[in-house]
Amino acid sequence: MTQNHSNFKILTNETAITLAKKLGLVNSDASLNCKEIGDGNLNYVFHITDTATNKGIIIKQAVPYAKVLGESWPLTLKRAAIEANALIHFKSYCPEFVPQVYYSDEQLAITVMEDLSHLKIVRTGLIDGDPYPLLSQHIGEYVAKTTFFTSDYHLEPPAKKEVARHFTNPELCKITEVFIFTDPFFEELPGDFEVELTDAAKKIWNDQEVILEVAKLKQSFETEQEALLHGDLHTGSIFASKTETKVIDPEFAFYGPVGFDLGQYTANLLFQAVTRNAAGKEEIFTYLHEFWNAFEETYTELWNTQNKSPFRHVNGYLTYLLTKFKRDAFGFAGCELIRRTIGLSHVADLNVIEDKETRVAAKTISLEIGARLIKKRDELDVPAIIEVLKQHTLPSYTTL
Ligand code: SR1
Ligand code: MG
Repeated sequence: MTQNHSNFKILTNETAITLAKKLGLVNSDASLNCKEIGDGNLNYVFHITDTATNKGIIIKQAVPYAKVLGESWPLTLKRAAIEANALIHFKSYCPEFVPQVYYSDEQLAITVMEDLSHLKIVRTGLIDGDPYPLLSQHIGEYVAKTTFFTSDYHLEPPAKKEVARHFTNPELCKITEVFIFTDPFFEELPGDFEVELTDAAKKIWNDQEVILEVAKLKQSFETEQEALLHGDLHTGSIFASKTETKVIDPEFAFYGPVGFDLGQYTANLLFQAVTRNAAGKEEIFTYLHEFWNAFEETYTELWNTQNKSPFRHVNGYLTYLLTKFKRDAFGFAGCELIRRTIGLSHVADLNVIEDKETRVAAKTISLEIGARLIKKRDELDVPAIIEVLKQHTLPSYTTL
């Protein structure tokens, strides 16, 4: 898709402050501080604070290429508008878990939003061993509400298709299709891994059952329009504290299979389970149970109270759906485990392990569990996955 970027200009700390003043979002007489804090792969993030009150705002700006891949991978600026619209949609369904958008500008590709700097990115918090007693309950509710309220069970099908039209997101979906569902599964395609992982990677590439099942999962990602998804719901897309949870960064939002969001969150908890000692693992197992219970309970309640489908009372229909979501989720989680290990976009959970032998062991376990999730997704449930995790312990390392 070609886009006219003639009005686009990358912000600087100074122009970000000027914009915040112009929008009346900060006191124009205040002494303001601005810092670019974006550590993500795709955007710049300016944090503006009033030095007297410490109150702040965030200005996020997309650039016309993937920051992490350089200018050689051009990327639509439209993703900023998709992100702002997705935040507004999701906030209307679960206000407590989504930041407030104050302003957005499609031409400048900016979204101005609530400052969440009193919270910590969950991936970092989990690596640091911070406890999150409510996180999984919150994320389970968040996924249930956002996926139920944007589905055909709540929206009239023509209305749903109209919403889906606004969230057609081919370029960001392509990143997922290439990075998660294609490159990691073929030896000749781009990858990134320690040479010591070569044998484990070859095992994936030569496993025709894995490759066939990934083809099916990719097809599901590309063709099933079940609900409006976040599209990138890993632990780096969540800010939280012990009591508060906010889901950020839905620039990958699109209409897709519900299991994709469920699977991303599940997989990113599993990275923690792989690296932790027995007690630390138990904490993650609790988060897994809490997440799936919260999702199923909330979805069931919405089904029983808010469902507009004439089929809502048909015996077995809800069970059929919940089983499908879970099966899909485990398969997608398997793909995420593999791509973060031998694909181009790694996770700190594994990469912070300094000792190479231990790091390679953790990545080998991630690959094995990923392959098992993909192949056995029909038979697995959360307790069975936990059993597999318990059988795979690292010899000498623990983050906790
Ligand atoms: C080029 S972007 C690489 C990854 O970062 C994002 O957060 C998505 O997970 C994407 O796959
Ligand atoms: Mg992101």
